[in-house]
Amino acid sequence: DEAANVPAAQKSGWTSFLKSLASFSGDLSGLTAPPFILSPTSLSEFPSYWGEPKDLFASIADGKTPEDRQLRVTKWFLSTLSGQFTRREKETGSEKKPLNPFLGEQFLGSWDNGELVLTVEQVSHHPPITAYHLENKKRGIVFEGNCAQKTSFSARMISVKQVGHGILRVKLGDGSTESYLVTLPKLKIEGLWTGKPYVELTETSYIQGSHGLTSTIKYSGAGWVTGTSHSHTTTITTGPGGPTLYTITGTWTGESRFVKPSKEGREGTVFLDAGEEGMREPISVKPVKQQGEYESRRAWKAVADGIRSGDYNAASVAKGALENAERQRRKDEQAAGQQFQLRLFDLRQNDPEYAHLAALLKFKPEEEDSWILKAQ
Ligand code: CLR
Repeated sequence: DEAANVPAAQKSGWTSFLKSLASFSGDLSGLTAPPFILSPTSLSEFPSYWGEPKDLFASIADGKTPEDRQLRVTKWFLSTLSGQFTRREKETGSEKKPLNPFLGEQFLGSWDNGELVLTVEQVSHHPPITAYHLENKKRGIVFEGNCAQKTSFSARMISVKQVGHGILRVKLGDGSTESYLVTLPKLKIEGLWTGKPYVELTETSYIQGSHGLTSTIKYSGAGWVTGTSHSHTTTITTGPGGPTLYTITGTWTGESRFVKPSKEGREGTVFLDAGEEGMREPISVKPVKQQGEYESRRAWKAVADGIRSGDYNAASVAKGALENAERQRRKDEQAAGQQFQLRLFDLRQNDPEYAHLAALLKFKPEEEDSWILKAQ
């Protein structure tokens, strides 16, 4: 039985969903999927994965040298990946189709009683673009960026290119600021035919420091190079293509170690155990009743309740109502000759800092990858 994990009553729905994928590319959010694969969580919540390894994030400020901080930023980045890409599968048995955020949707939350604060706003609906700002004021660290996805379908899997990037800034003791450009990996969604989709990462992503050091993270999965799923080999070099200071290899869900070539004394030692108990803490969010009207969990509550309780009819009625109200808002704005105003972020193109870091990385920014900053 091919679609072994699909409930009997939804098998034909799953087959037609897969067929619709084959003739589709771009933005998956509009496709109707069978209920068993729907998630009650909006994509606007996903930037919280960046803050989950909160202690590693805070400890970036403890780095004594550019090299030490490059290692710390790399460690924090790698430690976010298992939350980002395996959490839904771990918790529900498969990857799911998240709710498509509406324009202006917000996701707000924090860790450690407000020491680390996350602000998210959906800054575009078509195509969907999410902007986020994660800040630890006490330690002087900010990570902000935007993300969107371009999807295509081939060879029985969905390929997702992440469009967007993040910039991390850390205030140093002397009052200066160091910055890091974080680019995002590509992903494949496999396991579609059996009805149990899961994510694997592919190709390469980078972390470019303003001091010149570069981390190059190469991803591989089962049946490729090491044959182990969720693998990576990361090198830290003095600039792109420069001499290697450190090489780290392992899995981004478990252990990674320093290997050759690395600086003396490091080879064989553990760099990170991403599977360590308690290293990622979920974000704290206000109870729905105390949330503002644009906040994700409040706005989607009826839809999420329907999905969770298996009342898909109620979920689809509530989703239809939300989408119609949004359409009406856009029409009203148009009729009044107005444009939707973002509430938390400012859209700025051609950010000079991004251009500078991208140039260090010898990386040509794409046009659609505009930079969005938090409004001050
Ligand atoms: C969003 C940005 C996060 C990392 C991340 C993790 C999982 C990705 C998600 C991003 C985008 C949406 C995504 C999801 C996995 C599955 C889902 C690609 C990149 C698609 C839209 C769902 C396809 C439907 C199948 C599961 C049937 O930092």
